Amino acid sequence: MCDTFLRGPRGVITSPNYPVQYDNNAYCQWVITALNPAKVGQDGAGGTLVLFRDIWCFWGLMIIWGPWQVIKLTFEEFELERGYDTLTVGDGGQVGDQKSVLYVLTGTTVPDLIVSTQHQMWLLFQTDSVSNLLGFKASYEEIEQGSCGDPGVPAFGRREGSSFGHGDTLRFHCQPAFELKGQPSITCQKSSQWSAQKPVCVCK
Ligand SMILES: [Ca+2]
Repeated sequence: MCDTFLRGPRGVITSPNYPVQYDNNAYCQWVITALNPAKVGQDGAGGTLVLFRDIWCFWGLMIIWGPWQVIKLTFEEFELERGYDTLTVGDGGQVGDQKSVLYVLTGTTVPDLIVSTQHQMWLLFQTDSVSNLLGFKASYEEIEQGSCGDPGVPAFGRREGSSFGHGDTLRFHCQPAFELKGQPSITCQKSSQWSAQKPVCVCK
């Protein structure tokens, strides 16, 4: 249960015992690897091998160098003892490697989605010896590199823009009886993270 290797294209990860409280002194690791092997190379970079027929009707092989698949992680529930129980999320397949850490998550705010830059993502869940909460539930999905993934639309709001690639901007608006809390526009950064969380629409 605690040391798990997962493959794409999508799936769900939960803390142990979920939806019951996690254990003390937990140490759990997950590595998620993109499924689409044609697009995955040695370093995460790679090409797709395509069989084609040329104008003389000969068969040929062609490599299309294009975006590779990366992992997008979306949290649905998140409740960890602040500061003492943590979920560390990293880029690549080396669990615990300090250089590849993307986020160290703790507390009870549901984190925004996280996108890896490589074809693998690792997660490490560590808890101390006292006090345990509900834990977390997250879903993962393989998406094309160069994108930030779909952040969704706020409840009681709408979105302008439907491209999630690097440099793309989304604008949000709320229905008349609601006001926008947070950033009205977010941009997909080169790191494959949105510049801010998507805003929420709250009653005026
Ligand atoms: Ca604890």
